[in-house]
Amino acid sequence: MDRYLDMRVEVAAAMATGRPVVALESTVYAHGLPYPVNLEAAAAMEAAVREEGAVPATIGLLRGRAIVGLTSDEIEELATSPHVAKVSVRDIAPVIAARLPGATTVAATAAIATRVSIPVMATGGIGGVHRGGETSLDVSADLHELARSPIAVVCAGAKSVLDLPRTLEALETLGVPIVGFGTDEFPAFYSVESGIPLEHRVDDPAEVAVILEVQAALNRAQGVLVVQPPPADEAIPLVDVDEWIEEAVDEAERSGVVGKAVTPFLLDRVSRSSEGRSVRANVGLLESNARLAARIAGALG
Ligand code: PSU
Ligand code: MN
Repeated sequence: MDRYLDMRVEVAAAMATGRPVVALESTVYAHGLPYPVNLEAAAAMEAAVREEGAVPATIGLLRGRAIVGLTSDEIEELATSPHVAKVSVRDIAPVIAARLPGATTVAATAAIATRVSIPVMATGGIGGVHRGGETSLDVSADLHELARSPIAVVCAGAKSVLDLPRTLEALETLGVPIVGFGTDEFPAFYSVESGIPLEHRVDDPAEVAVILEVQAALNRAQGVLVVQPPPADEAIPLVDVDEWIEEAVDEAERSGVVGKAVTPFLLDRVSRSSEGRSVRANVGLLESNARLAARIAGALG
């Protein structure tokens, strides 16, 4: 398709014939989940998308190109190689130019998916304003990219290792609509509850499709954040998670972890403290988000 952009045949054919396509990120596999759960999550997300009649388009960087529709071997390569870059938007061009392997974050995935006109993507939880972000200025590029990529991002809210109220303030300032799917409350990633009410709720994928149509008709630059709670049987009460997160955040500070290493560090610490419960919740919510993304893609027609 392009010297630096490779849309794979199955995805291109689906796009050409109007079949629904769902973009999936790869950082969650390379940097967010341990092996071999990362591969299980990847397989579960792709299977969920297919079960709903859509085509998965997992995005990542390999051999000097942005690939839209990684094969399972390529996903495995990104999920298991030790030196895979965590690629946010600012890293896309340098990593492609250096022909290095790179796993794309929500921001980078949204940017590439938008470039090839894929209207829906799924992830676990987006990045946001970190706790202490008002002084560190650690605010995920996911938020800014959502403000300029007209795509629906289906997630379980923002990762609860973050400062959720400030994350929502930032999204408001950036003009990004947030829609609860089957919920009136912003979910807190591993937890159903955050205590933060939402203003907009839908209960049918067709309603999300209409919201995307309105955004497009009015030429809005922003995407739409579609949030749904994690599956009830795997969700963890926020009071439990909060304790682990506070320990993890303290440890990150003491160990001098900064920049893009912060999120993977916190997720890893929470996984240990929870004895794997957080990882199970993470995989469960990834799969259910992929499924909902496929249903929304289908409703877009
Ligand atoms: N969702 C998950 N696990 C993850 C991520 C999302 O369930 O690891 C990744 C996404 O790729 C997201 C990134 O874009 O974490 C945010 O990183 P940062 O805070 O450094 O922007
Ligand atoms: Mn950051």
